[in-house]
Amino acid sequence: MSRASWRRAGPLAAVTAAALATTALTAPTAYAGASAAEEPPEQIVNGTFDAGHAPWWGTANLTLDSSTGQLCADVPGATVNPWDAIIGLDNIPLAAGETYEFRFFGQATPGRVGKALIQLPVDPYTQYLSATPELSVSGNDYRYTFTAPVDLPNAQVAFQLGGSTEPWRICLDNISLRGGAEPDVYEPDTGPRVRVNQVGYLPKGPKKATVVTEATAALPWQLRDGAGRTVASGQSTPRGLDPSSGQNVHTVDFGRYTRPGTGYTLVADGETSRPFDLGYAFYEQLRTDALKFYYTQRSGIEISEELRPGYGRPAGHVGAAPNQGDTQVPCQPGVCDYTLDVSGGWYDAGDHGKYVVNGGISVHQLMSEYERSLRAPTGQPGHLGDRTLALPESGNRVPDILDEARWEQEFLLRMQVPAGRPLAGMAHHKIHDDSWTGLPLLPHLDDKRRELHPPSTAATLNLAATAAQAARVFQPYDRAFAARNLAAAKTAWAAAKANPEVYADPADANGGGAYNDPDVSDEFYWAAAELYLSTGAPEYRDFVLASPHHTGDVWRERGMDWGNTAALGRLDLAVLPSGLPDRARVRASVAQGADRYLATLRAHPYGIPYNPSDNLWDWGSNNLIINNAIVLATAFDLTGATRYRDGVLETMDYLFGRNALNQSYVTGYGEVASRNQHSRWYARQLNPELPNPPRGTLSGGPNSAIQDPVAQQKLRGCAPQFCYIDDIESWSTNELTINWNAPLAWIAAFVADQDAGGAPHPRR
Ligand code: 9MR
Repeated sequence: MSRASWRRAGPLAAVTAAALATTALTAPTAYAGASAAEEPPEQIVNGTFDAGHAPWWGTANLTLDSSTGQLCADVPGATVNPWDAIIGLDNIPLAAGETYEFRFFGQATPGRVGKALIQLPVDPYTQYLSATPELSVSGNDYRYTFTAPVDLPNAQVAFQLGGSTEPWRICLDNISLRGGAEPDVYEPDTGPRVRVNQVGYLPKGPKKATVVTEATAALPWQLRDGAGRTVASGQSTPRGLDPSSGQNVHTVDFGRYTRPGTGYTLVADGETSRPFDLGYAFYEQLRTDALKFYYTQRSGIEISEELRPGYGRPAGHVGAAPNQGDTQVPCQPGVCDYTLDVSGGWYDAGDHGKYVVNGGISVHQLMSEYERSLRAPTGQPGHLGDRTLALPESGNRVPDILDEARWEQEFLLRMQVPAGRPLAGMAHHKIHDDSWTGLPLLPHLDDKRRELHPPSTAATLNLAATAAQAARVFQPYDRAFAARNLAAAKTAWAAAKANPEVYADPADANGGGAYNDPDVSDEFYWAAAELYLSTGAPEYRDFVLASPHHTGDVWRERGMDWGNTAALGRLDLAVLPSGLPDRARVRASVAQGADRYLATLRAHPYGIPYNPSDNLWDWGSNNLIINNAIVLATAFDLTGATRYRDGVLETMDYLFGRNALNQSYVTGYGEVASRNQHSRWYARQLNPELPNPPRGTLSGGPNSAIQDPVAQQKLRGCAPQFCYIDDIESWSTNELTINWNAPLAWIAAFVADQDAGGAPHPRR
């Protein structure tokens, strides 16, 4: 049947056809279907919930819980329609004429009839399969078949659970839809099997490479210079199967060769690596590029074509049509009855949202990069000074890195609830469009309604932490601004103490990310640490000393990030001067954390300080990896032990191409590098008149949960390192963000400060 004639036949015909083909297995026994070898392809992503439930979603009245290995939810009572509560999954490809088998395990307490649909995801919600499983307390397996009447790239699985006066609980598991065409097999072009840092190695630093090979015994290797002459040789070390890539690999160590130069290659197992340098100029360049990224992320100001050739654009969200903000932004309906001027700041990522929690860690890490340059034995503050970043403010005698940080910090201050209003002193969690926009879309062309979302304790503590830090950092340059920040920090702290459990709603994610965080004890610790370091006041010191994070293990296996901030506080307490009674222990704890990340790196065949024990890589894995390198770098600053510095350099090798995909994750760095990061305005992949992201932009990197349609179509079944695609629509593996470039900038400055990689030198 053609698509058009099917449409005329209407949804009822589909329901009937589906119902005829329906068989429910009432016994919870395994279904004796075709053998695995003959089974048609699986179309459902993550139907087993062994490690979370992404990309499944629920309506706002459901909290999905997959902690037991099943997908469960408490369904509220007093709903009217079946569709008032839904658990769903999007982007299932259907092929016309193909027969599918839909199976799942379902259980309800108390027992209840549910509704399981496979349907069009938009009006008129045409149903290709409609089943009404009688869910029992003991649970059953269900099986249905249907023939797809249409070709559709994005059918939806929907369990409609509403319509009950009484509350109940549902659990689902082993959800499977088999049939249809084999999904496209996407084969990334990974080039030569010898994997190197395609940008370069410090002449006196470690130099390692990875060879992907079937060989189990050591292999000979040769290092060739730019003229093709062999300048060093040796034998590889077999490392066996690497679970993060599914590859058998060897390590090559050519660290003893130290002559600077360009165009080196490494040869092993009949393959020649991509070229690389021995030098450090590229880190000097990255120190600048990674920070220059922020100016073109700015909201509320025209981006000058003169300062950023190819990137000039009108100011976004300055109250000029078609923009609806950000100079007078109302709250979401019912949240507040005032408007705020929350213009300025940086756009978070590829979207036009601005989020206090994520702005917080980003501006903090920029200010910390600056503070490090002043205090670390190898710090070189001159490289971060005035006129280093080609900003509109360059020439104002303030270090450019602080001018850039101030652009964001001013925005964070504007997000604070004014005196006299409910929850005064807290910070609104975020501001963004009331629904998602498409790509490409330049900031000044966004016509959606902008809304303030409710204040949260997490946002308030991000404001307290960054404002406290800004108070000390800006003191020498602008005392009034410093004082304004200190006052805001203290007010925010008091407001957070008075409202310690106001959490952002995880379902509040239409038009922007949720950035929800159910545990803010780490934000409390971080904010108290910054307030203490800036004021020395006993109140904050006592809070720090009493916090479980002060003596607890803050060195997460996965790394620190916007939702896990305890390590930010610990690092600053370790490196900044204070009268903290147990400061020596705090400093020693950084080396302990670094030793753990170093052990992970050394055990990893690709030399990565990140290896989650569940072998599932996170959204934004690159930022976790590089944040772990910040712990290593800080341990180097504190102890001078070169093993920590070497760990940082090896981490950069991974990001610059010594990885399973044989590519650099930083735009403009390395022969093959990410350049199509998800962005509404650096959208060259969609419109050749727009630019790619600027040089020095970090991509989020492999994400095992493949949470966007492109990744789900192309990367199904990927080993962690392969869960990445340089496609602008792959927002869950390939976005750019302000919080990912911040640790990149921090580390770039750290490595540039090491010059050629010899012994630590005194500060210049
Ligand atoms: O970086 C965020 C990641 O840790 C979360 O898992 C993910 C889903 O909530 O959201 C990421 O943040 C995105 C945000 O929600 C919206 N702007 C783009 C951010 C980067 O992808």
